[in-house]
Amino acid sequence: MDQQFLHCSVPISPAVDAHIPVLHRIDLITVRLPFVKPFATSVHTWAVKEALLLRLESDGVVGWGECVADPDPFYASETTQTVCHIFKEFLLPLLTPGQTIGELLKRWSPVRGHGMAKAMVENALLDLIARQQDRPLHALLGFSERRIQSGISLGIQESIPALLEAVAEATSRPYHRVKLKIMQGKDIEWVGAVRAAYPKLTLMADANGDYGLEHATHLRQLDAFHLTMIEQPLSYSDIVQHAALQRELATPLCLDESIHNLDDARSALALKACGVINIKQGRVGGMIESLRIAALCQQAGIAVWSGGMDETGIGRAFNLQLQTAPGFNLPGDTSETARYFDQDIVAPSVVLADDGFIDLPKGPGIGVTVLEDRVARFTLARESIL
Ligand code: OSB
Ligand code: MG
Repeated sequence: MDQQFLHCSVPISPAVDAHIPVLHRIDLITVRLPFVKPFATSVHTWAVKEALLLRLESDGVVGWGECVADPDPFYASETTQTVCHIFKEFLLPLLTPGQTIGELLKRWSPVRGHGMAKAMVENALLDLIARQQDRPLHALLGFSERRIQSGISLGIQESIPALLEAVAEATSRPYHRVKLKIMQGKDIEWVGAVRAAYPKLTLMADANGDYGLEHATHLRQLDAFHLTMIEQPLSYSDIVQHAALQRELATPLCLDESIHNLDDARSALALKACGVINIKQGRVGGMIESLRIAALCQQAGIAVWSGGMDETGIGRAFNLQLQTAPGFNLPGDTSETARYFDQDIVAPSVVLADDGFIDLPKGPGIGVTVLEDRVARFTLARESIL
């Protein structure tokens, strides 16, 4: 075991010193947006994006947060309902105007887990504060503007020809890398067919935990395809078996579901369980915890990238801002808006430049304008808390 990652300290974002303003309105809004195409993984197929939005208003300035929890517990244990409960009963009562973000996060520490609920609130506060200061969120977090690398995650397809068609469509846009979802029975031959058709494509696979350590020999066949990484091959709650699998494979492993916070990242590094970490700000409890994990990984020489949860334009904008931080050196799952939705709830949409990069939206806060008429059109439920 490599003990140094258990002890090294990580820098903390200057955003923890930002003060929380008086809130004049608080709304929890559930939206449902149809996907252009259903998104299938080894654990579930999602046909629509159902998301919980948090709208905070202070002196006429509005900040937005998007929760990455689904209505179901199939990717993670939190659901939109558990998030509403934890938010109303435990997180909101600990929030006081005048507190700094850092003080709030400390007051929340007795609330164990529930990172998706915490991230939603932290998101909305950071966006609100940055908008009040009329500066972009990345500046509040302490980072300069930079162009962001792009990547696309292709769901499980019906057949190998359908997969090849999906890859052809994806590569008609200048994405920096393509990720294929895999599962038992749709893996070696499927990835092999894509690799044969695209010998030079930057390619990786994501199993969403569909395998066990008994599949090590089977998974080793993926080494032949020179994938940049294999994401979360084993259980969502495992780290140590990934370390054992990593010793059997040449391809770097990447952890997604297993990493909930900085402690998990330390464990993964100390145990050499992976070569890469997928940081989803919504999954690890927010932007600030994401930056701590990125800083730890940078010290360890472990690459990180920003994952996605098929977010609306609000969550996607946070993912873009996050990737201005050092350490995010690999293309993530930030794709063009048009591959998810015909109509999104923000403007501008995410579009790739000719070189595949994404330019940060220019406005204050997360940079995008939330189109409240679109939000209203897609609203399933709205609760005014204040
Ligand atoms: O495992 O990374 C994942 C989407 C929903 C749930 C889990 C995952 C994903 C993706 C898509 O891979 C990422 C995106 O395009 O936002
Ligand atoms: Mg994943």
